[in-house]
Amino acid sequence: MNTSSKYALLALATLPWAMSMAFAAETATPQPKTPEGTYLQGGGSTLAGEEMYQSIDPAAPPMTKVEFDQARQIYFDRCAGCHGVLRKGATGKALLPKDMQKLGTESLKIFVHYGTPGGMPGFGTANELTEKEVEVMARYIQQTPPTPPEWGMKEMRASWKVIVPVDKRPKKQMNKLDLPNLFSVTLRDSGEVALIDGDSKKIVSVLKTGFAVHISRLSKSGRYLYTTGRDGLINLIDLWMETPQTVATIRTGSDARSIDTSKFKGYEDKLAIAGTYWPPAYVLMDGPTLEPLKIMSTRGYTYDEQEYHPEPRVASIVASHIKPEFVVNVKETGKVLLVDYSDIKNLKTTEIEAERFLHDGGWDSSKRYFMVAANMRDTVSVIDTKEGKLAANVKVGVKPHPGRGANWTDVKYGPVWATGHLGDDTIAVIGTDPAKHKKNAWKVVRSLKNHGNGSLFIKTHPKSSNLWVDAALSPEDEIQQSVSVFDLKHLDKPAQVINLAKLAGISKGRVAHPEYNRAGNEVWFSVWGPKDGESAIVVMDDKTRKLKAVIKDKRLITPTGKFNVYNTQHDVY
Ligand code: DHE
Repeated sequence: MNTSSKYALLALATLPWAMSMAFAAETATPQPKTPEGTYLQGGGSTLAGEEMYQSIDPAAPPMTKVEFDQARQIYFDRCAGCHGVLRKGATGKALLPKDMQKLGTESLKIFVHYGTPGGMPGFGTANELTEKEVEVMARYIQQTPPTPPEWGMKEMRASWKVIVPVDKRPKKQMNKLDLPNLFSVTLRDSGEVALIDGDSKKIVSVLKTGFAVHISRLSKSGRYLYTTGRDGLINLIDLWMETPQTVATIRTGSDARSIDTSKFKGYEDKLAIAGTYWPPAYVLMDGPTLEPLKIMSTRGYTYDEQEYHPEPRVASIVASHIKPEFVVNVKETGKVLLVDYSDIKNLKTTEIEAERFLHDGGWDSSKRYFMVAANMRDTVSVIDTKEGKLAANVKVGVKPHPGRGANWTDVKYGPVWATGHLGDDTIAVIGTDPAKHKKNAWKVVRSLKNHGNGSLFIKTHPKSSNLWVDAALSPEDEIQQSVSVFDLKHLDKPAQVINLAKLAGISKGRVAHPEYNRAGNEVWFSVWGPKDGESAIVVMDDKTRKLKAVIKDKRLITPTGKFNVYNTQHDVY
């Protein structure tokens, strides 16, 4: 599926519904594709496959069951990420049946076909929907939205499987792997992770995970690896077994992106937490078995307008190292929840007003402040987890997307954290030390120039003096296949730009997600090719910036994120 189609119904919601057909026709010009917009506002989910409740609205135009099912599939593949499952507005505004019916099928067809000035690409003009499909969608959005099922404790427990009970697991590491330098690599389109030995660069094993598996996270000890699929399937992998294998699974919902584990002293390897997009919630689980313990809904009111939102999705989650707390970022309400897991029965949560719509982020170098992108407001919210409050909202470039960001001590400004952007070619460098560098704290002290727009991830390492930045979502081949490398000691100099896909001998593929090895002297990138084409991992020598190795293997299908065990365990970035 072409990513540019995913949010295409967004701008429908930005147009006044009472507008005349004449204005509609005037604005219905083909719009340029905006990869950063399409990426952020949603993606395919597995919800289309769910049984859903459907009411009948006599005011809506008739549809056959076949047409309805086809439109529902298209909606969940391409539109739900933006407009929400219930169409009450998520990143995009609401598509309410009454408003849609006022516009009528003919006007709606024009918007769906041509797109709108609000940023919605034309589905018809981009050849992503046929004329017939456009017409079916125009009728579909006038119907009452079907409701996917909720997913509560009964469903979670029914899905929960302990494959190897705790007492049957090894008491010590049974393999000879250098676990701190093992990498878990997301194989997105095959729904697997590849475990790659960082020293030999050999694939140790490939394990089946959830649909379009998204991220891997480590338990505090580094023994347990957790993955989440977009279908909400969590895999718990025991790295101590002779060959690491899945020892427990659970489905926490039907659409999900985040997972983490308790890291505070005394709670090491004890708890796990997973966030879901649908139903909008998070669940606390027993760490070594995934037994679900408590589910908390995130439905509620937006922090600013205090409008009720029926599906505020859980975006990034991170475990505090200084308190028994999880930092849970709720996308659509713009609230950050500090969930104190020391007493689950009497759960205490600090709710912080941050900004909309929260997405990804990482710790500053002290691990006191969590820096999270509020992408639609071009802001990085700084959460002071020691005081339990917002330290600042920092205006940055267009649609910040840090991954976990990058920390270093700047020669001029002291400790800083940086993010790239989807919507422009800048890198915002923010001062993070209010104690010793007060005047720089929570300000953009530098703005570096990346080699293009569409940056997804940025990385450095405490032992490195380089900063590596991708531009994986740039629409231009040369740019999406290249990375920028900055010398942190000479940030006044432009970056060196290296085409890594070329180094790997691959012509079709985006270069994404830098990740360091344990020692901090190698940086790994994915060359993310098509599902049925060639992909690779490129390993660069950090010091010389020269190619060190290319890992190619038939099993490496669409590699994207890479998670070095030690660095993920300790939040080194
Ligand atoms: Fe991600 C992190 C959501 C698409 C690769 N992504 C995250 C996080 C969230 C998120 C909320 C933070 C998790 C955390 O830290 O707990 N991602 C989403 C989406 O909603 C979105 C935009 C659309 C979708 O339908 O999923 C999306 N993400 C993608 C991709 O297409 C990427 C590039 C490739 C892939 O594998 O799917 C992708 N996202 C990643 C990666 C991370 C991530 C590699 C972790 C970064 C890290 O270094 O920790």
